[in-house]
This record gives sequence, C-alpha cells and structure tokens, in this order.
Amino acid sequence: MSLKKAKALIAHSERLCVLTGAGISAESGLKTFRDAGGLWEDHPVEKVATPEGFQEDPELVWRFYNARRKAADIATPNAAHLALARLESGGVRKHKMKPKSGANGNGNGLHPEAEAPITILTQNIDGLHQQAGSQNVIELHGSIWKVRCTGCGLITTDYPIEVPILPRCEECEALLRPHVVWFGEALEEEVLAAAEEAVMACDAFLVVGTSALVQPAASYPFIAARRKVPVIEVNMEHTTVSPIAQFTLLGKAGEILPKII
Ligand code: BJW
Ligand code: ZN
Repeated sequence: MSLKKAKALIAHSERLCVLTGAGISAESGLKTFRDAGGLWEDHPVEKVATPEGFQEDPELVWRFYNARRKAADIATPNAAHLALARLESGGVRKHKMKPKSGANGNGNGLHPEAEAPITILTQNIDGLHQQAGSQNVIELHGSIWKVRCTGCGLITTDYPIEVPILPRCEECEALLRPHVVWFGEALEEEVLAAAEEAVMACDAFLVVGTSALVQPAASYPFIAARRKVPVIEVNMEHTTVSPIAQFTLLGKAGEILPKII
C-alpha cells in the first residue's frame, strides 16, 4: 500500500528532491560508513576524514582514498541509480510544467537547478549517479575523482586511479588532498546555495540510503517537511528521518526504487 502511495506522490511531483547516501551505492559493492562492516569500523573517522587527521598522517589518508578510488572505479550504477536517472530523462510530470515569466534570460525567473524536475543531492563522492545518466546532481561532499591543492586550491581530475603517494601540485609544489568534505570543514558555498534552493523549491522529497546523521545534509528532509512537503524514505532500517516521513519503505534501494519510479 505504501509502495503505491509513494509511487503516486512521485508521479505527481513537479519538483522532486532526492537526498542520497552511501546505502544507494551498497548494491554496487561500495561500503557504507556506519553499518556493520562499514568503513568506519576499520578506519577511525578522526584519522581519515578530518583535516587534522590529514595533517597528522597524509599517507594514511591517501591510502584510504586510493583504496576507495579503486573500489569506485570498478563499481557500476545499480538499479536504484538507474531508476533515478530514468526519472530525470523521462521527466517528473514534464508535460505539466507551467512556463513562468522572468527576467534572467532563461524565461522562467528561476535558477536552472530550481527549474529542473528532479535534483539529486548526494552525499556520495563515487560519481555513480552521473554514470547512471543523472545530470542534475549536487555533490554535497565533493568527488573522489577530484584532487585539490592544499596550497593554491587548484582542482584537477586527471590523476591515475591510484594516486602516487604523496602527490604534489605541479603549480606550487604543495601537498594535494582529495577534493572531499571532511568533518569540521564547510561545504562549498555554491553547493550549499544550490542545495538549499532545491530544498525550498521541491514539492516532494525522497531520502535514500542515508543514516541522516551528518549535517547539513541531514537537515534537508526536515526543512522540506516543515514546508509541508511529503517526505518518503527508502532504507534498510528506520533512521532519524523516519518520524517525519510519510512512509519509510524498508528494503534495498535497488529493489524499491524501480518499483516506485
Ligand atoms: C541501505 C542499503 C541499501 C545500506 N538500500 N539503504 C549540527 C549539529 C551537530 C553536528 C554538526 C552540525 N553541523 C555540523 C556538524 C558537524 C558535522 C556533523 O554532522 N557531525 C555529526 C556526525 C554529529 N558536520 C560537518 O562537520 C560538516 N561540515 C559542516 O557542517 O561545516 C560547518 C562549517 C561552517 C564554517 C566553517 C567550518 C565548518 C561536514 C560533514 C562532512 C562529512 N564527510 C563524510 C566524508 C566525505 C568524504 C568521503 O566519502 O570520504 O561524508 S563523513 C561520511 O558520512 C560521508 C558521508 O557522505 C556521510 C553520511 O553518511 P551516509 O551516507 O548517511 O552513510 P551511513 O553509513 O551513515 O548510512 C548508510 C545508510 O544506508 C544506513 O542507514 C543503512 O541502513 C542504509 N543502507 N544498504 C538502502 N542497499
Ligand atoms: Zn598548488
């Protein structure tokens, strides 16, 4: 019954916001963080996902990210990523989108992202949504495929899967780091602005495969719910989002998403 209702909510949405987490990539063979057997079991979070950890032992951090680059390289999008990509290409009620007038040149008075029928806000850095064909993806926590200079800030993507340890910037010789957001670091301003815009413009909110413990991502479904936007959750278990969700569909994202989309 909930499946049917969730499907109807998504089918009637004109602006769907989707927050995804590590659980959506689990069926592609990538580890989550906090589940049993997850990444944080073998890798203390403060050592591999904080700027202080990187300062203390950059080699350890690079080894951790190199292992994840290798895993992400052989991973392919699963049925959940593909269902979301299909939804974007098929359109969320595209035929019912009303033209709006505006003065910013694109004819609708809205930022292009806000205009899109579906926006994926992903906490994942693996690139699997884009690989599946989704185009309107906001990478909240950066990308494992990008490398950033700790000196001049230059971002590059053309490193081999296994980044040579310790990598140095070709421009300024400073140490390079993964272009991801660690604990205690701020998300990029444009990323935050685009995410907030999508959250404020959506009329339905889907939360998939995240424990929703990490801020600011975890706050987005709550902000949507405060706007009376229906929230649908897909997860193997209940999370902090469950109390505000209209439905929590318990199960694997790769099995549930194709059924509701
Ligand atoms: C399935 C499934 C299947 C399994 N199908 N489901 C306000 C209050 C309290 C704290 C804070 C706050 N604001 C900021 C903080 C501090 C901190 C924070 O949130 N701490 C909390 C943990 C307490 N936040 C930050 O530090 C953030 N920065 C910030 O806010 O800056 C403010 C600032 C301003 C100005 C100056 C300075 C600072 C940054 C957070 C960065 C998080 N980074 C990481 C690493 C990224 C790179 C990498 O990937 O290596 O992001 S940590 C890690 O957690 C990663 C993930 O994206 C993130 C979320 O994890 P996720 O995706 O939810 O995974 P899991 O494992 O937790 O859950 C998996 C789920 O899937 C489970 O529920 C399963 O059941 C489910 N599942 N298989 C469906 N097949
Ligand atoms: Zn540099």
